[in-house]
Amino acid sequence: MSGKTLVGKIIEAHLVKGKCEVGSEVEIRIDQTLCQDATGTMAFLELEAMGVKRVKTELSIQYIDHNTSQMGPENANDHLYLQSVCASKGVLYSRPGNGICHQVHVERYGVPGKTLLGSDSHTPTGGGIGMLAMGAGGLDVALAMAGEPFKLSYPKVCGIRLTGSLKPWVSAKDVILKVLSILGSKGNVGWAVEYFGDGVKTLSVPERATITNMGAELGVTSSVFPSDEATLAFLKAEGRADCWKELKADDDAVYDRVIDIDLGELVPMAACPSNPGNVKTVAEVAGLPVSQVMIGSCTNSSLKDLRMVAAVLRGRTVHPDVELGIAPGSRQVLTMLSLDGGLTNLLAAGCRILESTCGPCIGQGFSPANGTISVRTNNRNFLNRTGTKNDQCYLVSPETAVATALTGKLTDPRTLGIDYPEWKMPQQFLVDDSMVVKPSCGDVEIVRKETIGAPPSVTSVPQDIDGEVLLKLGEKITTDHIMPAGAYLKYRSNIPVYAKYVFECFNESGKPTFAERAAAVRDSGRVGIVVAAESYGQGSSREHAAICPMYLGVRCIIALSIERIHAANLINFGIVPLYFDSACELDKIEQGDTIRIDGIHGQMKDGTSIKATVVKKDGSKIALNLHHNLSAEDVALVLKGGRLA
Ligand code: MIC
Ligand code: SF4
Repeated sequence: MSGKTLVGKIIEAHLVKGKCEVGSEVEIRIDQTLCQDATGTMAFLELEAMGVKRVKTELSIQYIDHNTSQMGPENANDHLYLQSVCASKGVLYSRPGNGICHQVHVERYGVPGKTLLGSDSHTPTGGGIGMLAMGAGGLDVALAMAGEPFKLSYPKVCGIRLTGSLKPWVSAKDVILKVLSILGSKGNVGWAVEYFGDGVKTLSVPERATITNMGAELGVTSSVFPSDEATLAFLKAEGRADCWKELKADDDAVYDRVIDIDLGELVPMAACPSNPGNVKTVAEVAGLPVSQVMIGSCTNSSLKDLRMVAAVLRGRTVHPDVELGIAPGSRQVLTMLSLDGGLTNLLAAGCRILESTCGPCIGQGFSPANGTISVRTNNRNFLNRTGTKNDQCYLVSPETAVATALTGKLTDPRTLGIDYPEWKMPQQFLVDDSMVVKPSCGDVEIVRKETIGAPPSVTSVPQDIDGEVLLKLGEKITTDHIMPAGAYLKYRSNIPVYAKYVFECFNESGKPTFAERAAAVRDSGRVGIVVAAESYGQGSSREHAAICPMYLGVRCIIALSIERIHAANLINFGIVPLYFDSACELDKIEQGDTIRIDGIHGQMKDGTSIKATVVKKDGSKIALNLHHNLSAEDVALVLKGGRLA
């Protein structure tokens, strides 16, 4: 008999349906859910549409952390809607200013061994405290709140054996950047990652959470650490020791792949523009002039990170050519930093203290100047995500970030010649949950101002597809390409307005936009099709990257591969995800061609292979070989127009 992985154990303990065999579809019970405001409005509109009176989970919480710029009434209207709908449905509401969802959730609500589903792709941060935490579209999270199990493909598990301990100035971010350099940011769909080995005990929960957080950039279903003495120490300091239990894989657990990492051999790393998988050592890129440094985001904004930064900046001044912005991950972190004097060091050094929100990470302010380099501790550096066109964003550890802020050049922190500040887990974190509003017991009126729309209506997929190829794309198309966030975040609860910006980054000036072209095809009674190479839909969980194209009449995405959360969102909103049998099939297509799939309903029900025809602009026809990978249930679902139907 071979032993079990921790991922396997947690899935088994929550199994509702299916077999624990790699690749087979399983349904699991979800204990906790989290939403953030940018995806939460749609999730709650969907929950309302389902007629759910009270949520059925052990704990559901809504955080306001993404969209707090409040330029115009839209954000504030969203907050009013969310606070009232949470009160009415039995959901905790974390007010703006309380912190970034993933940071606060680990601090205050994460429980080892529980399942967590969140409408945000970095929900796996919870794996740092031993949860099986997964990102999903808002509709899947709404279903989980309604008490429905969550469906996933039983993952292959990659065991990462950690040995040794990190050297000074090398930190958790360098661990996950190393993992990204090995596994890459595409081709990992269907995998989960599990950390084990002697090195694990040298990492505290905040460090583990940095590592599991950026597992999202690998594209894996989740990343998990065991729950051990270090987990207990963290929970004790949060006053929550009672929810601790020991959790680990069996000693003879069998992994589908094992990667060995000696922590003592790691060096500072950087993800270079414009993908988190584009990793080099900091030494390789050192010396590049930098105009801006940003320390924060759900990846690196814990007390551990910021105490280190404050200690390094003590008595020093930020380089005159650099603007340094710091966004503490939570109100707990910010308050403790102010009590221990760290905040004073930061202010004296010339930092700009930003709100405890996502902010610059999602292009909400602090965009860099054109043609200059921004160095950030965030997890994503997709092109234009900072809010500046053709930006150059490097992702690094807080150690590298602070060293860079001091020198004005990308700097390996080991070359600073400063002693590495020592970190000790506090005996007691400052616990104050007063910014989390508890739900009401009685009737609550849901506040719905005029900028709050309704989920769009859906129709079934036509029996015969006669579609125009609206766009032909390359590999690694992210949901930021599909549905930009930043300045447009405020339109998240208004689909007709937000849909105007679909694929905005590919629009050419003076020519009709993607939205205009798609709507014209839709209004002529045909469907829109988008084709792409590998790893379509990387990045965020935003279901708007499916809802808005669907609203514009896109009914098929054909790619070489599609990322997990995005594929699920497409199905949920009636867009058929199809795959080319090989790269040669993609080569047959150009933008403006027609793709015909006769009898798509029958073809999808009868098997996985799909025969289609490309009709070129001159009328010539080429056979096109496609396939799908959906279960019979999902075939029925997508063809009838998705889950809302
Ligand atoms: C992101 O980091 O891209 C976001 C913004 O947090 C998204 C969610 C969203 O688009 O609202 C994510 O990671 O899922
Ligand atoms: Fe917020 Fe950035 Fe984390 Fe997304 S990645 S949750 S935008 S901090």
